[in-house]
Amino acid sequence: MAHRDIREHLAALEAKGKLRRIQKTVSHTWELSCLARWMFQALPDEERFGLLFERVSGFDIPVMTGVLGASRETYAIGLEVDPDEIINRWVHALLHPIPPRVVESGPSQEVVHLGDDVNLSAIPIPIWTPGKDIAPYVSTIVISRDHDTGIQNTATYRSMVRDQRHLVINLTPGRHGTLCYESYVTKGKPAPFAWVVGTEPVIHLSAVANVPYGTDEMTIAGGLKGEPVEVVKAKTVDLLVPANAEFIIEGEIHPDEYSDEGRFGEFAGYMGPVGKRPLVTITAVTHRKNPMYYGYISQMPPSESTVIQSLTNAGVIVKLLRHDLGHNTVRDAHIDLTYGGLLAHGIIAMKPLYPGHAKRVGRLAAEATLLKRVTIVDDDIDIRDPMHMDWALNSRFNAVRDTIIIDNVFTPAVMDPTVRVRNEQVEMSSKLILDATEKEDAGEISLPPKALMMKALAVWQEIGLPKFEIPKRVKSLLEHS
Ligand SMILES: Cc1cc2nc3c(=O)[nH]c(=O)nc-3n(C[C@H](O)[C@H](O)[C@H](O)COP(=O)(O)O)c2cc1C
Ligand SMILES: [Mn+2]
Repeated sequence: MAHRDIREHLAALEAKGKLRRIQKTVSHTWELSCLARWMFQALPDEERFGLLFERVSGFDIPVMTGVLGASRETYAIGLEVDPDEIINRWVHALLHPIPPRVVESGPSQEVVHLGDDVNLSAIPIPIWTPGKDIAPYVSTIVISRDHDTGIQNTATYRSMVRDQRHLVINLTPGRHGTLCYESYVTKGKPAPFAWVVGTEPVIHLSAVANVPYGTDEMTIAGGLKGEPVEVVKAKTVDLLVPANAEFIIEGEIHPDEYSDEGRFGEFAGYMGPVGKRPLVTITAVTHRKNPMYYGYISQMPPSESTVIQSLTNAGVIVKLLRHDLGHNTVRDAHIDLTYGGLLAHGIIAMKPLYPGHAKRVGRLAAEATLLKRVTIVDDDIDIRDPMHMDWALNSRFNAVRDTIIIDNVFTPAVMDPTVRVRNEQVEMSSKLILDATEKEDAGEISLPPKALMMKALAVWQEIGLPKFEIPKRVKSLLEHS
C-alpha cells in the first residue's frame, strides 16, 4: 500500500537515509533555493537526498524540496518500489487506472481561509532563482476541469505569486489546463482551478504524466497506488481535491483577465521570457493544522522537475509503444535525467523484428512526445549506463545510414530556448533520431566465454583483489559471449 500523504513518504525517506533535516534558520527568499541548487549541481544522482528546512525565517511552516525528485531512488521510495521496477509500475498503472474515492473530510481542510482571510504571503513560498526571478512561484500540482465533460485534469504548471490574493498561471497552447480554462471562459464563465501542495506521492508523480486529454491523472495515481487516492470537495470551486494534502489553494480565472508573468528561471536552464498569462483570483486557502510547504526545485537542470518528469514519462512511453502501438519487443526506456523532462534525450531498448523497425519506433516516440532526441538500441544494452550506450553508438551506429531528422516540430517557445517567437512568427523546432541497433551480424563479441570469466572471478576473490558488483552491462555482455 502506497504512502497516504507526503508525511508517510518523508518517514520512509528518513528510514532509508535519504532525508536531511536542516535546523539552521534559513531565508526562503534565497538561502533555501541556493542550498538545494548546490545539491543538484554538485552531487551525483546516487548521493542526493530530500531536504527539509525545519526553520524558515519569519514563518513557523517548514519547507521541503527534492523529497520526491532528488534522485531515482527518492522517486522509487515515493512509489514504494525498487528503482528497477519504476517502469513496470508505470505500465501497470496506465493499464489499470483506479478512480479516486470521494471522502467527506480530510486533513487538507482542517483550517479554512476564505475571502479577506486569504493571504498567500503567510506561506513561505520560495524564490527559486534569487536575484533574477520577479516573484515567488508556486510550481505544484494544478487541478482543473473540462466544462463540457466534467472530467478533471491534474498537471503541474508554474504559477507566479502576484500579490496576497492573486496568482498568474503559465497556461501554454495545447496544455490540458489551457483546454479546461478555454472550455469555461469561451462561454463567459470563470474557470475553477486548485493548486495542491504536498500530498500523496502518486498524485505528485502522475501530475507530470503526458497522457491524452480526457484522462484524469488522478485515476493513474490510483493505478500506481493499487487503490483509490482520496479526494474531498473543494470549499469554493467545483473541483475534487486531494484529501491528504498540506495546502490547497482554490481560485477562479475570469474571462479576459490577464497579467504579466515572468521573468522566471526555466527548466531548460535559461531565464524564461515575460508573457501575458491568465490572472487567478484566489477564493480559498485550506491547510492542515500544522502544515508543511513543499516546493519543487526546477530551473537549471538537473533538478527535481527533470527527475520526476523523466522517470514518469519513460513509463508513459513504454506503455504507449508496447501496448497502444503494439511494438511489444520494446523492453525499456530511459529519459536522461540531466536536461530532462520534456525536451530531453530518450533512449529506448528493443528487439527489432524487421529492417527499419527501430527507426519506426524512434519516429513514433519522437512524434508522440516532446523528446528532442531519441536513441534506439538493442535490448542487450543497459540504457542507464553511459559506457554501454557509448559502446552501442560506436559499434552499431553509422551516422549517414542511421540518423533521422524530423523538421517543422511545434514546441512552445517558453520551453525550447532554440525557438523564440519574433514578430509574431512562431518558429519551429526539430528532432533527432539515432538508430544504434545492430543491422548486420557483427559476429562474436571479443570477451572470453562466460564460463571462463566466472572461473576467473572465483580466482579474483580467492586472491583477495578488491570486491565489486558485476555491472549490468558486463552481465549482459557475458550472456552473449
Ligand atoms: C516544477 C514543474 C513545473 C512545470 N511547469 C510547467 C508549465 O509552466 N507549463 C507547462 O506546460 N508544463 C509545465 N510542466 C510540465 C507539465 O506539468 C507536464 O508536462 C504535465 O504532464 C502537463 O499536464 P497536461 O498534459 O495535463 O497539461 C512543469 C513540470 C514541473 C515538474
Ligand atoms: Mn492531462
